[in-house]
Amino acid sequence: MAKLFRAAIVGAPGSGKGTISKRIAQSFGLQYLSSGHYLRQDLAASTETGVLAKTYIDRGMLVPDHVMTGLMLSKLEQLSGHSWLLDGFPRTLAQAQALNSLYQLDLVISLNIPYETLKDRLSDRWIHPGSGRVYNLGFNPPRVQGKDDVTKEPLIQLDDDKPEALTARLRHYKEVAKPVIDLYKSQGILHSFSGTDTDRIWPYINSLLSAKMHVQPPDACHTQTP
Ligand code: G5P
Ligand code: MG
Repeated sequence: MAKLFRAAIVGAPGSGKGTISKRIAQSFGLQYLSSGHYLRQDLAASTETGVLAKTYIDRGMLVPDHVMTGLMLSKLEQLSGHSWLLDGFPRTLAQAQALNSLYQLDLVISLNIPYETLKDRLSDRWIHPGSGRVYNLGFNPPRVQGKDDVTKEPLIQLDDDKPEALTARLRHYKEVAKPVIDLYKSQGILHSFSGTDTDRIWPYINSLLSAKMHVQPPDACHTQTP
């Protein structure tokens, strides 16, 4: 890769940020950082950050900006010299400004997915807590019901995917996302994708990144046109 490439993916809970980020990381060799995954790791290890974050996540609320910027900027510091993709950060204008003061993003992908689709997806989502592997009972079910494909350990449903937290998360997302999206639009780096199916959106993202990064992704020959 000729030049370091720095990108972020933004979208409502359940919009497919994690699913698409994993495909991007695999196809383009970017380091992939998920704020939700790091928070869940801290939570599982009962660190100070994890214990504090749980009180917000369980209520479907955002974790305070200073906690998130501290967490994510320290992860990025360890990645100097690498290209990376952020999933779930920045989520607020304050976070975007903190990131902006240290790094200039090359590209921001925004996912616009209808509300009903988001609700259906998240209520069907189960994860393997140890690894963060995500399953969806309709879209990518585990091979054995209720069990992780790799470890065979039980899958769980996150508290913040349960109905009460879900509605609050979606409402909250809309309020805080707009100024972040406006900022990246004004910088000319925002690319928006709309639809109900990740598999139909993915070829467009794949093409965009191929063009921006000037490399041919390994799975370029498998792209499809919706
Ligand atoms: P997270 O973990 O960052 P959210 O709320 O951003 O959580 P989430 O739930 O992780 O979003 P996603 O990554 O956008 O969603 O979507 P996904 O996991 O890929 O897909 C959702 C489900 O749909 C999966 O089961 C997937 O298999 C399925 N799916 C994908 N595509 C399709 C499709 O085409 N069809 C179908 N049928 N299914 C599909 O953050 C968690 C919490 O941490 C805190 C907040 O409290 C947040 O709520 N947090 C932060 N707080 C403040 N600032 C930040 N920067 C924070 N980051 C995290
Ligand atoms: Mg996610």
